[in-house]
Amino acid sequence: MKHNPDAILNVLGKTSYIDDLPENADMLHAAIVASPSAHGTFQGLDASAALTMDPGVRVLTAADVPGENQLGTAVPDEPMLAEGAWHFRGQVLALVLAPSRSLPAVTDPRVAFAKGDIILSPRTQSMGDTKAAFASCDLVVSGRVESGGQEHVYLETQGSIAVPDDSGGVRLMSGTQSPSGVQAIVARILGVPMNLVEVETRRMGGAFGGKEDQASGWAALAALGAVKTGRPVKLYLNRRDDMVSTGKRHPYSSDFRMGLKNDGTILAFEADYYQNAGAATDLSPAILPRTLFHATGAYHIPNVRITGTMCRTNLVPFTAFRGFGGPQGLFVIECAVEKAARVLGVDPLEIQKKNLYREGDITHFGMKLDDVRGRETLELCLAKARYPQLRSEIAAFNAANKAFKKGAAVFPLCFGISFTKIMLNQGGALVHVYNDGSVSVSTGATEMGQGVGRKIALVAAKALGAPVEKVRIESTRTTTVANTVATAASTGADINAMAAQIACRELRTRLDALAAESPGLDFAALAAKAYEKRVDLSAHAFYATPGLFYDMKAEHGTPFFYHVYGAAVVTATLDVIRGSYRFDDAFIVHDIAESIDPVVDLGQVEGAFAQGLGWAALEELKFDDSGRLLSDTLSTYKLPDSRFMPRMDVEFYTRPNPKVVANSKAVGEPPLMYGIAGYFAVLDALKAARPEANRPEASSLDKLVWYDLPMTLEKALRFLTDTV
Ligand code: LUZ
Ligand code: MOS
Repeated sequence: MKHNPDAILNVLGKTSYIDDLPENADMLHAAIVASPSAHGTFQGLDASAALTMDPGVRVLTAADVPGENQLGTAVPDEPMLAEGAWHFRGQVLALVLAPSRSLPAVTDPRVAFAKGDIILSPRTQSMGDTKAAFASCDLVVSGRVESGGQEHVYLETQGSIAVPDDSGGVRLMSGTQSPSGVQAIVARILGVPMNLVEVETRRMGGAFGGKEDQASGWAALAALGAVKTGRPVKLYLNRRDDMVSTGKRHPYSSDFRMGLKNDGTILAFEADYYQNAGAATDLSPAILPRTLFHATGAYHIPNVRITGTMCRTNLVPFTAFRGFGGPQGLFVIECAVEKAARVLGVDPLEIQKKNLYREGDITHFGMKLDDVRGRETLELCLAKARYPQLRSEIAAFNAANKAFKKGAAVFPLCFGISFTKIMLNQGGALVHVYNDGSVSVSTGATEMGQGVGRKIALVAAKALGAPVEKVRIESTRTTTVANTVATAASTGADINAMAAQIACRELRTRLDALAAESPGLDFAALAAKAYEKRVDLSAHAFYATPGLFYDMKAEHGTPFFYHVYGAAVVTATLDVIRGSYRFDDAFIVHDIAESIDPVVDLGQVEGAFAQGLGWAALEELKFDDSGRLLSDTLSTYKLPDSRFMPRMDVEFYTRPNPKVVANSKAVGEPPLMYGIAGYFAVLDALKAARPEANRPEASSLDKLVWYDLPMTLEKALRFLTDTV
């Protein structure tokens, strides 16, 4: 049978359409000016600004049409270029002609770096002597790693309501993780002292770091509108504006070199991290060190030299996002482990196990680790996944199937808890017991759906000896608890529940004195008695995380109060013909210590894992060369859903953590990192589909894209089909 030659070109993607044809040297590029609304009128079009930008620019309007400005065939009611009025959104008003299609923009951090366009100075952390160590290694592997950005897609977009008051100041409701941060920025913008700006946050529909710093601008714009008009102003971004105009997780481009002994012991690790900071500094200087602190992942490596650089590009300023630079650093080290394992011909798990942090190990930034829980959680997780059996089942499946391949990967977690900026590790609480025995608790914590309020209520009730139903968690307000920090860095409950506990214990001490005088009273009766006896039923307390210090010059210190450990095993099945895959199972053992509320904590672990898996495999933030966000809607930016997610089997590791309120541990961010196992599970299946890829020394398959997160279906297909 003869094939239609056009069809063959179409199927191979080799057809030339208009946009594929070569462009003449003097070709002009045309763009339309479209009407911005459904109807409107205009006097004329002023193109002088465009014309002064470039002498090569021309703007043509209806007046330039030499013949009849009319497209209508049956009825002449459709001008080609609008004349004085438009009648639908998108109607063409003018034609712009220019020598190039778009303003060139820098979107690649390495390009910015090459131009010397960096923010502040690069930071280098080192320990030992990598040069000498590399010389004594049996094996040195190197590679390049890309990780993409991530859109927060908080359920509620950025928004604020500002109400002017007669003092010349404003009261704001703001969807912010940091009411005090918003207060400071609004005061600066309005040129008033902070005591004229009151900010309240009742709750947010999600934040994920996107409202740590970047809620301030929207609040300040609303405040500006309010003071200028004397009227309340509401500003809410629609989803597309929010996606285009707000910061996201930083994309990174990195290079690594890892040296090992033949038995899998890692002797040396070097890396350069090029952080795509976007056009402004924002939180990048706090995010970059978290990448560096997590550069060696869960592993002890005696010789380390790593450098991170914030590169300034023409993209939206990237910002805090759950994990805060940690995931980007952890992905790089796991890529190095995968490559080393491939070359050594072993399961990456062997290298992971061999180098896992032990009690008393010193990190490359000089922090001594105690209460290390890496081995216990990893072993429990491997047992849960029946790992050796799982491996043989996968091998048997892969031997028996050509069109489908299975893969698995393990990720051991070690994540530092505390703000990398030490100053931020503080919080306060104000507790009132009303004389009917009901309780009001205010802290610096903001509720974004993560359940911090529930945890604080449980801790407060226990410390007061009051029923939890009597405890109300107030909205977060700058006038009740001042000078707070963002609810962030997973520390919301650690810091604020601790402050609440201190205040509640103080109150309980006062009540206990009364209880001794009049035994047998319940909490409400005690409160009434205290009021009658003129005992203060309010208490304020403050908590600052102890023991943190860091010498920025020496890059040395104890930046974290403690670490959270855990492990994940993720499995995937790949359709070798289509390049599509699905995740099958996720086994997670997570170091929760004593859980304040297991339901809240389970939600955090599962939700964070879903978000991490989305980052690692699915969510692709795409900008074009002119810096335009192409993935600016939820139809072009794909989020994890219930069908994308594997079966999740989550177990808590519950050894108490005496350092923290209620023997608990922070939970917000650490489980996100388990998503990294998803990337490598798919890669494992891809390797099974191209077995020659497992012998890098023998093949040019090294040229395939191995480490380019997220592992979208498109990339998986390319891995399977790219010729090298
Ligand atoms: N925010 C911040 C964070 O300012 N410092 C941090 O270290 C941090 N870590 C995680 C998330 N947000
Ligand atoms: Mo931060 S990424 O808001 O915990």
